[in-house]
Amino acid sequence: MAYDQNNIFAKILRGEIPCEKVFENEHVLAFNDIARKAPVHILIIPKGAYVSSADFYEKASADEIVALNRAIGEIAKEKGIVESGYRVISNHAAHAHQEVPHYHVHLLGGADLGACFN
Ligand code: IU
Repeated sequence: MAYDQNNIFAKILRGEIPCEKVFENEHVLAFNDIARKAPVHILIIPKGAYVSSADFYEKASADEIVALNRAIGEIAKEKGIVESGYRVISNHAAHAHQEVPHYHVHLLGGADLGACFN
């Protein structure tokens, strides 16, 4: 799938649409999800143009991959949810109902999220 420069997260990255930013560095931006499913629900996205996880892990540089994964831990620490626990989810394509075609990781926490696989 070709990257759509007009997807909503591309617009957020270009500053055309506002977001509630919680973290930013050279490679990564993170902001609150507009329809949060938990007290902490943050979307962590690479600044590069990657459609989804398959695209990101195939094409991104090692620096970008490390930065994104490290940001998850840094944000969790900042939000005080390391001890209590959190969940990291990334939806890829149709069967996972990926809605926005720019790679993103959901970081959820701040309450008991229930079991995932039972
Ligand atoms: P998904 O993994 O692509 O299904 O998740 C997309 C998420 O992006 C979803 O949780 C939306 O609430 C969220 N979102 C947003 O935070 N801001 C927006 O403008 C739009 C979607 I559109």
